[in-house]
Amino acid sequence: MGYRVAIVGATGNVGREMMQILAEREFPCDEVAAVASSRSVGTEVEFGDTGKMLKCKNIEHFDFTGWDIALFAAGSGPAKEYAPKAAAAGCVVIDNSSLYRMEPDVPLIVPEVNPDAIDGYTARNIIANPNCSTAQLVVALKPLHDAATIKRVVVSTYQSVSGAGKAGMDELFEQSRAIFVGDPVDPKKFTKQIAFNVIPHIDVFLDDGSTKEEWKMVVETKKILDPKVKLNATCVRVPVFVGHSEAVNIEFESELSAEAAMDILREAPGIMLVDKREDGGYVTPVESAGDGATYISRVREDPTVENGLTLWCVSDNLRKGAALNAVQIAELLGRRHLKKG
Ligand code: 11C
Repeated sequence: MGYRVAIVGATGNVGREMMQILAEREFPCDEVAAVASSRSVGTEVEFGDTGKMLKCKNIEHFDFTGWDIALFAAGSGPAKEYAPKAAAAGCVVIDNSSLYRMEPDVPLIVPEVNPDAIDGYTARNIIANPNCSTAQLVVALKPLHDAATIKRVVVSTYQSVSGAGKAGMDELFEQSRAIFVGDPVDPKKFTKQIAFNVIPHIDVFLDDGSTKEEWKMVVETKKILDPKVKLNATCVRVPVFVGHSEAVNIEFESELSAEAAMDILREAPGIMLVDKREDGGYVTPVESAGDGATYISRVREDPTVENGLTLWCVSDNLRKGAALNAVQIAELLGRRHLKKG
């Protein structure tokens, strides 16, 4: 006996990836519903590569009663309107939007980092999935924090356009084509030209000059990993379709050599260490796309501070950064709380 699982936002980048991953990981589903806005009603989406086509149902009329788990990938608006309704109907919501992440009675979970926090889900029947740039970062930081206690992190991100949805991917494609054929470039989704360029701006600006994407990395890392960790982020959009990269500088309480850090990372859950210290002996976002691992490369000591390390971290933002992490939360929920069979 398996679960009845609804995917809300089934036609989007993350919703499609959720169905792919549920099928790939053979998540025990008795029934899967593809749910979307009224615009997408009747649109068919494939459940993984199984050939099984699901017709999208209208979120406005969907009754969550009797459904065990709803994976929401529809943004904050639908999460605000429909997640509480699903939760009240007894369906556990795993929401990928930023709406509930910082609510104290909503667990924000990365299963490799803070699995025990999931026990608090009963307060609201809602579990939050972190921002993509946070998820891969905390997977990388956790084993190092356990070994030498992190004091401060300075991270610069190189975030792919798929983080901005299909419209972001289309804009990179269209602008690249326009530049090749000599057509004018017309930014719509991004504030400036993204093709052959980088943009130091993701999400809205805050009063202190940082952006909300940078703020999310700070507060989500504290909630998931440790409130004592100080973090400074600069988030940058780059012309890459899938895969976020991060250059991470870490200061520890106690000494941790690069060699010892690599030994720890080699054994850590969710991490693939690829660090050959030679041409091409590191991972780039293109190589991470379609995969679930958080790749770590370029681990080295930072001699400018006491107990400092610098590393490079890459992961598929649609997978570990969103859909895979959500499915891993569903698996954890199943193991600990919603036991079947
Ligand atoms: C981006 N990280 O790359 C964002 C996308 O809070 O879930 C995900 C935003 C979020 O644009």
